[in-house]
Amino acid sequence: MSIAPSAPTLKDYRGDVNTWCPGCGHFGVLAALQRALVNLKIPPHEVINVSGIGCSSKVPEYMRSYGFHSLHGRALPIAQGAKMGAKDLHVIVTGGDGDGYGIGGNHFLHAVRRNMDITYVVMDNGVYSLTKGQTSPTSPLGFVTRTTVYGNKERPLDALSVAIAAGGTFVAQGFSGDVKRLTEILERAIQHKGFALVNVLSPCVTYNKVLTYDYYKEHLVTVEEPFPTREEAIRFVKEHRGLVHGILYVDPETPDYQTALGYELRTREIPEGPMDEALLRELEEEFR
Ligand SMILES: Cc1ncc(C[n+]2csc(CCOP(=O)(O)OP(=O)(O)O)c2C)c(N)n1
Repeated sequence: MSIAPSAPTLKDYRGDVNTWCPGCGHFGVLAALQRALVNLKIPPHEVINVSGIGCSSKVPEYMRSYGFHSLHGRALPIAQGAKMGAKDLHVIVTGGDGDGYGIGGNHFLHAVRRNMDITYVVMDNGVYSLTKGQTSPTSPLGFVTRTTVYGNKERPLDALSVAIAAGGTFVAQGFSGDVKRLTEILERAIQHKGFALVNVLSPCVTYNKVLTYDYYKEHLVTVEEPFPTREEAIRFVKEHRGLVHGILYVDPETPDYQTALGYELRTREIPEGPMDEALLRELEEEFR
């Protein structure tokens, strides 16, 4: 008799004790991600969550699935390696704006254009929070921190437009203050066969008193349907200074990297004990 596995529940995805500050926007992102996976009936053993370093990058501890808490800015290369080795796992990357667009910015660009089947959730609070509030690539102009005492003179990175222009096949922005809508966006992102960027506006209640829940509630403009062209999507983002909410652009045609390669994961049982010379030659030939 075989027993059908039961559908996963939120309890199955519950991880370790959380140490984020009370009110942190990242709670909404974690909740939405767990709900999206449950709604899609994906069990934890079919998921690997890779992160960098930062408050946001603690998701592998707080969500029960396979996980890899990597180095600052290095989550994407590790996630791409994981996808090459475990083609059937859902690979979900979580991290911050500093992690992904600062130190990891170059990996971000190439991951976008490589289009591996990965969901990248950037928990964008416009500040480096784990290291106590320095200016990040998405901090607003004039933002005052200990590293920018006269106000930030660098214009914030428009990651959405960059991703769309670099060939992104799924580009969206969510808000951690609207978990329902964010859950829907994440479900679509996880189902997308290719690299999906979901930038989530996720207020830091401790170090960012500018990009607050109230600020976003007042300014965010909702996108009901993705735009048909990259140009229109970018124009909309620019027009609203990035204060947009929804799925901006989807390209369902471009194949993901492994499909484009014709990549099939090949595995082989290796007998226990010392490796014999003939088997080594055979494996070399087979996996050349
Ligand atoms: C190579 C390296 N440089 C710098 C650091 C210090 N560091 C740790 S977390 C972090 C910033 C995290 O900010 P972000 O990615 O925006 O995430 P948040 O904490 O805001 O969620 C920095 C600079 C590090 N750990 N490794």
